[in-house]
Amino acid sequence: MALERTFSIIKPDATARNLTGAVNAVIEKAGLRIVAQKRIQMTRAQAEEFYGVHRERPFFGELVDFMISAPVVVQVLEGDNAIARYREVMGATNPENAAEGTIRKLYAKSVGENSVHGSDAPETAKVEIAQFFAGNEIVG
Ligand code: RTP
Ligand code: MG
Repeated sequence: MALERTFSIIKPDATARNLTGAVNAVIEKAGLRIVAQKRIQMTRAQAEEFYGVHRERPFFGELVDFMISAPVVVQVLEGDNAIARYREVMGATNPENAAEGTIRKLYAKSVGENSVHGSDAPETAKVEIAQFFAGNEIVG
């Protein structure tokens, strides 16, 4: 299997409840390595760019307001099949549908405030990592 990188965000509902370490414990237990990480306050422009694919969706405004409501932790995760693996570890978008032991089952509050983001494909992973990290900030 190829070593792959994915982009992760620990969202405001999780940082606000002091769950950064708890989320990271699940990530590391799953065999993914945190190769870059920083805590930032996203600007509205950054959040709108990041979730630009959802611009026409009814929840877009709410989503952007949520993402800038408190600091987030942005991360690059590395591992075999990291993109699909992290999606598995995160669980379904709606925590009501998330499998036992997943981050969203354990910690998410609702479909909107769902604790984590993970890239959904290699191309989006590349774009999302580049939005938040310079190459020399990622140490594999
Ligand atoms: P993400 O992009 O954050 O990793 O989440 P995802 O792939 O599982 O879900 P996606 O469809 O890409 O939706 C992005 C984020 O928008 C919020 N959302 N709210 N109120 C709603 O019905 C609704 N639907 C989606 C969630 O925060 C979701 O993670
Ligand atoms: Mg998504």
